[in-house]
Amino acid sequence: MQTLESGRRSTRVEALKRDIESHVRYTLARDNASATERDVYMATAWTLRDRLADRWAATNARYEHRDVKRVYYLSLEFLIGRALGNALINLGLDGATAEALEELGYNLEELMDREPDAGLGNGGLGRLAACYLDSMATLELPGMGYGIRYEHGIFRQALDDQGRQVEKPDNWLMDGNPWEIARPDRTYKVKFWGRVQAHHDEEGRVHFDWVDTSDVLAMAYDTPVPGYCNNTVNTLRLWAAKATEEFDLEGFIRGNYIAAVEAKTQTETISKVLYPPDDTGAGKELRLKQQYFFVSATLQDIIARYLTERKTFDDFPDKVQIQLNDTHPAVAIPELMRLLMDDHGLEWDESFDLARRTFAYTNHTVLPEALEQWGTDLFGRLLPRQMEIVREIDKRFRARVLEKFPGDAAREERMAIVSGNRLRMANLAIVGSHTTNGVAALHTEILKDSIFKDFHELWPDRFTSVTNGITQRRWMLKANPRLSSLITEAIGDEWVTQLERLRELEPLADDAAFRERWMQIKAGNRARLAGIVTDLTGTPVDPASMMDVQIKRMHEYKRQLMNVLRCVDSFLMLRDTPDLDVPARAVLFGGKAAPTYWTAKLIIQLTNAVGRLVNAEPKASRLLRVAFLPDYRVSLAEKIFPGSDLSEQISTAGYEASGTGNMKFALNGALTIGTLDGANVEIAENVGDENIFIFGLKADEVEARKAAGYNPRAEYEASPRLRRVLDFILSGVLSPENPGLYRPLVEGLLFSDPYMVLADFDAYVEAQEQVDFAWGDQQDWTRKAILNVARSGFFSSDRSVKEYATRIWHL
Ligand code: 26R
Repeated sequence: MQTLESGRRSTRVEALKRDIESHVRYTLARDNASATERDVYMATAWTLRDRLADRWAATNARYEHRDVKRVYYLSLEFLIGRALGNALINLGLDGATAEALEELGYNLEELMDREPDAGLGNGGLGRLAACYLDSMATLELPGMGYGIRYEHGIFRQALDDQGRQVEKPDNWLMDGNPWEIARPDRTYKVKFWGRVQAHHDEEGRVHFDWVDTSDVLAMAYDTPVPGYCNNTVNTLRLWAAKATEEFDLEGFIRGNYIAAVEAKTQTETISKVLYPPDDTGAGKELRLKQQYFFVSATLQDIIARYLTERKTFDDFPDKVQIQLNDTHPAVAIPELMRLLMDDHGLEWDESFDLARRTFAYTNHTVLPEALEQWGTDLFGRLLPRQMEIVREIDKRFRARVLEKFPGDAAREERMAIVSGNRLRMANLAIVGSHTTNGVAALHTEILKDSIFKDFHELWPDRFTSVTNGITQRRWMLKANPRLSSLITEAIGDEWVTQLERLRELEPLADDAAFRERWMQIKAGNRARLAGIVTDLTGTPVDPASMMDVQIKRMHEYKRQLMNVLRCVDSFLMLRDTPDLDVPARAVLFGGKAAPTYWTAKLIIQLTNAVGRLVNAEPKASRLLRVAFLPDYRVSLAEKIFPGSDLSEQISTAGYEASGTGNMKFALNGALTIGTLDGANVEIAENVGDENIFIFGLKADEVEARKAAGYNPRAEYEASPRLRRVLDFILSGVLSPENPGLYRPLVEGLLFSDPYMVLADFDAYVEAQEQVDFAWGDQQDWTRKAILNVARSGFFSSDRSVKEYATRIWHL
């Protein structure tokens, strides 16, 4: 007899089959026999999107009807990854869809692998935005993301035969994007260039007109953001640039058809490609255009929505909260003021007050080269009216500083928004917002004590901290289904929406039978990872070895180089001491370098050279493998975390604002080796000192060493082990055809070493020896791993978003 539940399920499966086939036939106009895997993927995606559509409309209607206060998350980056698996899980349709496809002769896993990543971001900041969208929808908060629909997301990374990074364009929209809906009715005009014309009205009031502009249209594309099993579907609205029609027509009339089409193409380049952060931080015209383009369209859209319900702007900040994801959208501050004053007739004081109460700013980095500054010349030409407004904000702000600190001209200049010919976006963001937050406790302290010290002295109450988080739906439930099932079997499934419930696993860390099942699952995940490494790199990896993983953007402060130096050390030890008693390890790297960041690219090449050397030397490769996984991205990350044992979080203390990969590892039961930097500090506090490997200089010690005159050469002289490693690299054996290839890296360390690799090297090697020792006791290691998971609840993005909602957005 069929139970009610299985009856429902089979109806659901039948409906899914019917809809998938119908999309193949009617949306794609294909007959089933000739349908390709791509067709079936598309049809499955549409089938799921159809099931989101009613909930989506209902969610919007509910928000409108209740006239709720909304929060808008403005970001140049949304690193979403794939949507199908996420939609399946959030709709609770993963099992039924797998079954439906099976019956149609397809495999769900394989189809999911056909979906290109939506890689509209670089790394941490973009992925954080994606996790926050997921949490807002799951918490049923009226939150909407706004950004740019880049035609090309983050470049694809290949490695050439020399182990160098090669950038390839990412063509993610090529086959069509079944998840987005174009909204041509939501199209706005965005103005650039031109000049400001002042005129007086009858009452003698001055008005400003921005005229002789070149205009671009911004067209909305909406992507549904489903909450977890809750009928809420929020919206990510991305803008695409379109040439205005007038533009075309003008050229056509003059008979200059080709030039007209060229101009159209030029205009549409605004949303062509995502900028990778460059090492100069020097503002590029196209990037400023991108920022203003999406900010202007977004504010027009927000104001239009606000004005459907009311006539005045009096309660604008009570209905509209705008979170600026770093300074990238900070031009929104003068732009909102311009719209309020020039288009809606408000006065300066009222406009500034409304803007300040509307915006909040999140800082994501303390690296001076990543703090945005624009030349006033470029900014003033591209956005003449906004430049005037910024100058006026600056003028009034300087007066405020001098009022509080009379005669302190040095302070005034340090805090200025416009200084010389530079426009400092972080200063603008702090002055023009009600709250500035850092992304981990230590990071916020550094903001208050050093980079924004002056601002903190002026306005202590404006600063707060919200430690980053990650969504457990993608990073556990979806990425690690087997561990998820074990956890659910043990403590129920409430952890999926209340991650603190993982605490209930704590007693099971001492349960031998539970540990056994845990180890079996980990072994399976590890074997899968080993297979992926071999597929991607050709390097065979023993699936029993410790998976030691460093995956993140390539940057000197993250110190991948220190890890590579340790690999060389380990290689030399194994080569010279064949009976050395150390456990087998696979040291895995992954991450993209900004295309113009030559040092980071050379470190990738060095990593590959070390890998080639190690893997080819039998005395070493028995116990050590080194591999660089190409094209690290969200979908690859989902496959790596579950199989990892050791999480490398080894940045120079004081430089990593938070990190979020560190949280994904801990949640998946990898132990961390790390410095007391970013959120590592809070991970250590949560999991307990016995369950993490902390080493190295602390943030204040790094500063003290620098102040005292750090001498890297002395570190080299003092450490025989370090000397051996650096001398080995200098010997040129890693690049016989070009022996001096890696010399700049070594000299950079010996003569400058801004990130203190040499100062921390010995401590790092020692900490790794403790890791080896701990790995020797697999029962105890597993105990620690379980405790890491049990104590990761704090790092859910649900917790972060709740903190923003109550303390910053006042929802
Ligand atoms: C201005 C431009 C050159 C630029 C610089 C830097 C553009 C983008 C970046 C990326 C930065 C801001 C970033 O991704 N920061 C990371 O943010 C994460 C989320 O808060 C943190 O976890 C991580 O520590 C931090 O490096």
